[in-house]
Amino acid sequence: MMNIAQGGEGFNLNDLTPEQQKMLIEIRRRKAELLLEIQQLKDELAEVVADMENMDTADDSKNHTRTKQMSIGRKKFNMDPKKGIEFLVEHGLLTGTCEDVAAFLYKGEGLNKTAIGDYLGERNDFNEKVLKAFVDLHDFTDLILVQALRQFLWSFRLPGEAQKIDRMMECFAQRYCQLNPNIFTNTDTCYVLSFAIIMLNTSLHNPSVKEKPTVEQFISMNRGINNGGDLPRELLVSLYESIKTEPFKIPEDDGNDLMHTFFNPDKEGWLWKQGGRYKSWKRRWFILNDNCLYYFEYTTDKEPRGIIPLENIQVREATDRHKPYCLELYAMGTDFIKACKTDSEGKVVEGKHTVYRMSAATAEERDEWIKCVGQSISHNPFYDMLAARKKKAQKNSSNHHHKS
Ligand code: 4IP
Repeated sequence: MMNIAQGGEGFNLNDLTPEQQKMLIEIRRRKAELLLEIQQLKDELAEVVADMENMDTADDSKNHTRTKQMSIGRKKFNMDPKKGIEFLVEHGLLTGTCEDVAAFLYKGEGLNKTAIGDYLGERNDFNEKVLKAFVDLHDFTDLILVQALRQFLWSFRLPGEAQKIDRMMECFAQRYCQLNPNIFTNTDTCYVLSFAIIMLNTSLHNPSVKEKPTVEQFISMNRGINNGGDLPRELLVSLYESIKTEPFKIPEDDGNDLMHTFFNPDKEGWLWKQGGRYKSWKRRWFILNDNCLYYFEYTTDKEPRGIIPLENIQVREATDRHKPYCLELYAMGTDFIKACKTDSEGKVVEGKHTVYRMSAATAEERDEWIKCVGQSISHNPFYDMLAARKKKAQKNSSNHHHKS
């Protein structure tokens, strides 16, 4: 059940018929959507206004000093958030309380969302209070989690650092659960589900992800995260449908954002591969997928000739007398790289490679492979944190109420 008694409009929602309550919640959700759209338009407009301000430097009339200083403050903020806030406080344009700063960031006029995210992510008492106040300015009452996330993730840009993302999403989950107390048994559930949604968004809308999860897969991915129990099916279906019909709008995609954080690039293409014991070169079709490298004789083959798990594997550029643009997979501390392959008689055997040397058609392709393999094996600390949360959310603990 949604929390409808928390409307705060000065009438008792329980007086309404269930039908009317449902309708009211629908209207509120629609309102939240429209408000978000308006905010997005406002942000676009603010950019144009900022550009225009930059152009009319000739206008020096005194009436404009405040506006001018405000605009200088914003520019400073965008370059160095801390200095920008200091400037605005010094010039009496901001009181400097955490609430005031939070409101300034929330309004966000002319502010760069990356700068806002950086400021909110700073680890110190004051900034953490600002973050809390900032999150408290969001109203998520009666919104489904996707809508709340859309609003939240539009108001600033999540920084790339795992610790910072963790702190911000924790605040978000607490606020959401505070305003909607009857949906999740604890904030960890809300937190874990929020990331499941963000990842779903990536898988459904990133064209490089070929296998699109179905609603059933999404549901089974989220088994047991509600204190050991499952979340209501209708809830998960509605979240899935919302993401499917409308992807997240994320401010200023600079190619290094949250969506990319959760996206291990897959890659496929032809490479020449050198043999293990016999150093003959074979042209093979390679597929990088899910931290594993597969190679095939033909692109249409159903079974790979070889499989190389990328755990504990490193990748580097290499030079070879016979082939150009080489790269090499090597293992740390072991003689052979763990791998399996089909031998000439069709038997599956262990690989015999101390290194896998491959040759690409161009330098760019070599670099691209090195990059993708590298990203696929690089350890993303966020996964550990998420896994820890998930464990907590799945645990049937006696203390099942969210803090706040
Ligand atoms: C083979 O050479 C091929 O290069 C194999 O590659 C390779 O196996 C063998 O390595 C190598 O001896 P010949 O065909 O000249 O005999 P592929 O299986 O792709 O055909 P890998 O392990 O690279 O797949 P060794 O280590 O089995 O000798």
